[in-house]
Amino acid sequence: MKRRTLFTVTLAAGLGLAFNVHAATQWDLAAAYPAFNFHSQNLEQFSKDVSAATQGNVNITVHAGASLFKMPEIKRAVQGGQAQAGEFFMVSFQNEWPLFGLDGLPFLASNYDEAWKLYQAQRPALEKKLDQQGIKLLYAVAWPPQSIYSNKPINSVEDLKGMKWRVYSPTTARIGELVGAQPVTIQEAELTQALATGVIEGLITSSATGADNKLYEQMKYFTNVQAWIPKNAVVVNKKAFEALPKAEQDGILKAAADAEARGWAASRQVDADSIAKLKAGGMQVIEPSDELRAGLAKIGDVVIEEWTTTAGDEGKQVLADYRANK
Ligand code: PCA
Repeated sequence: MKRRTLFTVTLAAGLGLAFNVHAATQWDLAAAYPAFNFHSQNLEQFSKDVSAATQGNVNITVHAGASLFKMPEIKRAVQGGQAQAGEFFMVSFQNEWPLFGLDGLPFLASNYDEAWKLYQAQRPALEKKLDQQGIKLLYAVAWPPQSIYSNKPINSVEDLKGMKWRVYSPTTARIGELVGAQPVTIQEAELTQALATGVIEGLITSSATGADNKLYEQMKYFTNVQAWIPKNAVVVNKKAFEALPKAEQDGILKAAADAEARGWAASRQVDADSIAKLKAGGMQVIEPSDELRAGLAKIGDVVIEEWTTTAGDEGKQVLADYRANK
């Protein structure tokens, strides 16, 4: 009796396998921002859509909050397959390839329509570069425009001088140098702690990141310069993607296109909501003075000029494409 049960179980397991030729695929997606941030929420929805589109054959676990890898490690982790998928902040990788930093250049695109056009100009080169690195671009979503947080009023670029200035990219570091601030690289995951311990006195980031980290508890001023609109890229290891049947690949790409559209719409809404939260938290939201605008514009020109010399013909071409369609 015992033996027969065992035989039946073994047979059933064998049949089960035979029917389910293609076992379900499980991917880990490394993400760096808080689970409640709009990018992370969008990833959660993307994951659900992928499961649905592949009839449960591809399931993606989102690891938000830099819990699997820290932001600077995510791209390489996906390249090496330690995580099958991931989300990274592109402009942080400008030293690796100048065009990753395109959307972090000052005043090239300072509203969402322009940012979208910049992305369209950037996208073919971006996909090609990532492909060479063994990564497939699934989608990219803009952060809200980047503006200045500080604990004193900023009326001109001179007011940034000497300030301990949190940076997240080569360009933000270069801007810090040009204004005579003291750049210090800090990931968003460490931002609250850095503020609490006085490591930083000013930074440039989105309304969303300010609200997510309750920056109004530490800083008084948000100067709405809207200097650029950088993006997160969501990518997958190319080999992992190509190992899937065509129908599943198509399902993922459809879910990615939906996530991209949803993410850009959410970003606009989150910007408005976050500015309201900053105000409600007691932060002074200030429009930049003409003097500050003019000073930043000058610095922006220097930074773009420097970028263009390092970005070569490829960079020049993308810039020209963008400017022609702007
Ligand atoms: N928040 C992230 C990236 C850009 C943004 O708005 C940060 O400050 O690190």
